[in-house]
This record gives sequence, structure tokens and C-alpha cells, in this order.
Amino acid sequence: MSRPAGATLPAAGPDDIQVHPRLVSLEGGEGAGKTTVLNALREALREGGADVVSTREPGGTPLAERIRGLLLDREHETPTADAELLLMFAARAQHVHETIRPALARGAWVLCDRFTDSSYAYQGGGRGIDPAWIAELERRVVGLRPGLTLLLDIDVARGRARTRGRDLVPDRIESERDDFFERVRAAYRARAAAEPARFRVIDASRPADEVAREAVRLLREWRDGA
Ligand code: Z5A
Repeated sequence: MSRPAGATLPAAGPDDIQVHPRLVSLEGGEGAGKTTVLNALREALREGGADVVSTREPGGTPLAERIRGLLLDREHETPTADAELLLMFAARAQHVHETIRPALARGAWVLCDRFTDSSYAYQGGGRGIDPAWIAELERRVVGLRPGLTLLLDIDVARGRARTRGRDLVPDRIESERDDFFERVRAAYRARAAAEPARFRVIDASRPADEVAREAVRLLREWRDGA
């Protein structure tokens, strides 16, 4: 679509991003144990009587789940890094509009297995896309950031060894080489260091029940202070 010469989109500043205390995201590399921890967090919140929506990215609505299929299936040609980023954000735009905002508006907690930090880590750190462009998409397309993000941090080889036993056929992103996942991990850690008020970093190399216990403790601490 062409735009008249000289026409620009209105500037979007950091103030356009709403930080929501009941939006909690789980982040981490492959095999970090996000899914396992998310189940423990959901149970802990429900025990306290809360309405909880647990969801994931890419995905969380019928259309976004279709986009997930396009992103992870190996049957299509390999998307360019830009196409991959834009598909992630297309899924996220739909997910925020259809699932996350309505749940927050009715007072529910939303637990999200991956959110925008995954795009900074995988497409920014992993693929080398300029984080300023990702930030622009975050402001224009998402406009929402979790109050709390739990980063499950684990050595790349150890995390990958966990999923190797489970996935008979790795998906397109899982098939990347170790150096890609090292850059992803470095990008996550840099984001956590830059935003200590939002991130809690959990050593995910420990046994699953220990990791889940620590995650539940951190969430309760957050809820009781929120
Ligand atoms: N992606 C992206 O590039 N950009 C974006 O913006 C977004 C996503 C949103 C799909 O995500 C891919 O999309 C992902 C990033 C990319 N690609 N990769 N790689 P996903 O979340 O569906 O994929 P995943 O991170 O690969 O999921 P995962 O491998 O299932 O990881 P997990 O959910 O963190 O782990 P889990 O399923 O809870 O556990 C994995 C296995 O380890 C399982 O067999 C468990 O029983 C075991 N496990 C879990 N915890 C432990 C402990 N503590 N000890 C021992 N074993 C454990």
C-alpha cells in the first residue's frame, strides 16, 4: 500500500504501553519448563479464588493458533526474519485483542506462556533484528506489557536435552543451532538486567518441583504486593 509522500504515522512513545499487574508472562529457552510452571501458577491463583486465564504465544485464539502453525511447521519455505517477526506480531495483535484485554477487563489474571519478550529474544537476539523496530511494533500493535515476567533461565545444552527426549520431530525454530539459542539466552538475560522491577530470574536447571515452588512464591509475593 502506498502512502502519500511525506506522510508519516503518528509517533508512538513509551507512554503508549500499559503495564498491567494481572498480566504475568513466562519466558525462557527451549526445555526451560514454562509449561510445567504455568500449571503450578494457575493452581496457586485458583486456590486463592481468582479467575485465571492461561494462554500461550504464538497462539491463544483460533487465528493466532493458525499463525503458530505457519510459523512452526517445516512444510513451507523458510520465512525471512522480517516475515517471522511480523507473523509473531500478527498473532500477538489478535491474541491481545481477543483474549488478553477482555480477560483483564473482567478482572481475571492472565498467565501467558511467552509474550513480547520472546520476540526481543528470538527475533532480536537470535535473528539479529534491530530491537528498535521490535519496540516500535510493541508500542503500535501491542500496547501492553506484563507487570511480572518470570524468566526461567537454563543452560542451552541442558534445556535442549530435555526436549530432545520428548520431540520426535523438532519444529522449525527448535531445529536452530546452539549458537542461535545462546544469543536468545543472552538477550533474555540482558532484558532481565535492564528491567529488574518486572523480571524475576529463576534458575530452571533444578528439579521441576523446586522450580515450580519458587515461581509460585514469587507470584504470591507479587499478587500480595500488587
Ligand atoms: N517464539 C518466537 O520466536 N518469537 C515469539 O515472539 C514467540 C515465540 C512468542 C514456540 O514456543 C516457539 O516460538 C519457540 C519460541 C518461538 N521456539 N523454540 N524453541 P513454545 O513455547 O511452544 O516452544 P518451546 O519453548 O520450545 O516449548 P518447550 O520446549 O515445551 O519448553 P517449555 O514449555 O519451557 O518446557 P516444558 O514443556 O514445561 O518442559 C519441557 C520438557 O522438560 C518436558 O518433557 C518436561 O517434563 C521436562 N521438564 C520441565 N521442567 C523440568 C525440570 N525442572 N527438570 C527436568 N525436566 C523438566
